[in-house]
Amino acid sequence: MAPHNECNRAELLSTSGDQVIEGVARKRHHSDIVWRNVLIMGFIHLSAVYSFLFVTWKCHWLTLVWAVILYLLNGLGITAGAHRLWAHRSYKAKLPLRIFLAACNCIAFQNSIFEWARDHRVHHKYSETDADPHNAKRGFFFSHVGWLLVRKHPDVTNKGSRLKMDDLLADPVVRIQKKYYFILMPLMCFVLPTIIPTLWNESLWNAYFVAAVLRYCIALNCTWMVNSFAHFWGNRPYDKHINPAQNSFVAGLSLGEGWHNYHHTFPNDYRTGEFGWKLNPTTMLIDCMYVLGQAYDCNEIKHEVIDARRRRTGDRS
Ligand code: ST9
Ligand code: ZN
Ligand code: ZN
Repeated sequence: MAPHNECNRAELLSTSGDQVIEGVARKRHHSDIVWRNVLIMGFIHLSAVYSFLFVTWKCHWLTLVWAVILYLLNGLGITAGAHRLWAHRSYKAKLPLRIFLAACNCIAFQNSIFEWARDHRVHHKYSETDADPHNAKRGFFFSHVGWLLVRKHPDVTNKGSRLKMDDLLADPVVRIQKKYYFILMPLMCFVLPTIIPTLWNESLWNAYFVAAVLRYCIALNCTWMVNSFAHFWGNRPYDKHINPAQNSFVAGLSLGEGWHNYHHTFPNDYRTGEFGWKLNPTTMLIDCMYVLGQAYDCNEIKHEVIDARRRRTGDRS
């Protein structure tokens, strides 16, 4: 993977004064580390290591079960909610399901649905260019977490502001979640996960470290792996010309989002993969919601279309 060296290129190619200034501005931009985020992410990760080593083995078994349930809800708020429903509009959902997914999305604390979906739409449209928020061409670390520790490349905001986002703002659930995010998110991600285990006489300390911090940290890393691992490693049976790859390890951890070569080739397919329920509990949930009448208009790419594409641009794996 070629290292990102946009700033040097900008300086070398500069012929006018404006371009020189732009080149210098870019250089300054790229060293613009947001130390607050470095400290917060460092603290979360160190706390997670402490939780894993010193708290998980002594907490109540129900607290561990609670943490797993929260992991699933946290994950579905991203996969079935922010990703497949709101960012891609790959299926439609009735109000009760949208409210449920927005609440789960608060448990995930990965920015509001609106912000998440906007970044994700830019990621697909300008994949692996400077306008991609987690451009994998800038390296594994940048695509995994580094992008959250520095200021965004100007192309991300410039190109992102040209995307149509009115469909999201037309949804009252998205608007309300965005407006009250900094009340709802801490409540759902940290406060309730910590308080509920006191029902089985768990200490607040144990509950906080296991159900809030450790669960949050693992869920973050499993999400980020889609941007890092699944943009670096795996087969490319649908389009060998792009970096996103099929990665079953990531699919297993991310509730079905590791079939990334398929997903970047057919982003509007609600299944984000070709193998049905295999390593894809998100598709399982959407299918169950369909039976209950909560999900509808689920987009599926026809088998013949997938096959033709595989023959035309796949890597034959
Ligand atoms: C997190 C997100 O972790 C993870 C997303 C992962 C995506 C994965 C994709 C794969 C899909 C599958 C999912 C699998 C899930 C598996 C689950 C398993 C459990 N377009 O942001 P600012 C505007 S978050 C247009 O401050 P800076 C913005 O509106 C973790 N405009 O930029 C604002 O305008 P205004 C927790 C945009 O200063 C202005 O630009 N959260 C766009 O460069 C400045 O925005 C954090 O850690 C856009 N795309 O700062 C917070 N973007 O002023 C991290 C922005 O008018 N974020 N704008 O309002 C930050 O602190 C900052 O954003 C920053 C950049 C430091 C990164
Ligand atoms: Zn991707
Ligand atoms: Zn996507």
